[in-house]
Amino acid sequence: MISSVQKRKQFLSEAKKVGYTARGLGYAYAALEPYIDAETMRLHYSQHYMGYLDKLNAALPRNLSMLGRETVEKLLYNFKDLPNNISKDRLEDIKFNAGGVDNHNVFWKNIAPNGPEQPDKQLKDILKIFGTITQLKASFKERALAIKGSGWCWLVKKDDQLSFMATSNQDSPRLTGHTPILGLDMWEHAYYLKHKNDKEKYVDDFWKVVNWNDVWRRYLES
Ligand code: MN3
Repeated sequence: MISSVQKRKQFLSEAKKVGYTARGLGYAYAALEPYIDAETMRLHYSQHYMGYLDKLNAALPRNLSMLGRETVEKLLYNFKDLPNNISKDRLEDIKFNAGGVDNHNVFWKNIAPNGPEQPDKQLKDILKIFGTITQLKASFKERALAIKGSGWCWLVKKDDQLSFMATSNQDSPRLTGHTPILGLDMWEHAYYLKHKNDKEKYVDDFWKVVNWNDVWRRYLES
């Protein structure tokens, strides 16, 4: 039997020339308690996220040039530039797993322990297009709860315009040129252990751990 650690090592050595590496959470699995529980974070990061990363690296053709794809963000923005000799199935694998990696990269940083409870004044002023912060949260929740099956709810930016967006499965907003500013994972694996079928409570708890500093940084950098 080959252990998952060995398997991972094998993947990583095979992916030496082409491939992406994991980004850290930056906080402990238990740091978001009681809103997001440690066991969910542990499974979500070490199994689901690492799984997307391993599968992404495995799906990349060995001879793929990394030029223009140095980061998973760039790979997604430039997705249509992938060589046209890659099979449709493999392209689907790359798209799904690259989205899986990048969506979580955003999510891990969008939430944090001890983040500011409210956006600071500058960001608050910008977000006024959605009404008050309470109204923004309500609209975001409505959008998130309307997702059928697995997907993500987003606040995105494109051409200097902010909007809400929902994507299915692991589709990344970057595929359509949108930059994710704030994202919420609406896959069952993100909440089911703790919140069971109470998605509404999960969304409410998400707002308790949103890191507005990261939202602001992504807004400025996009
Ligand atoms: Mn997830």
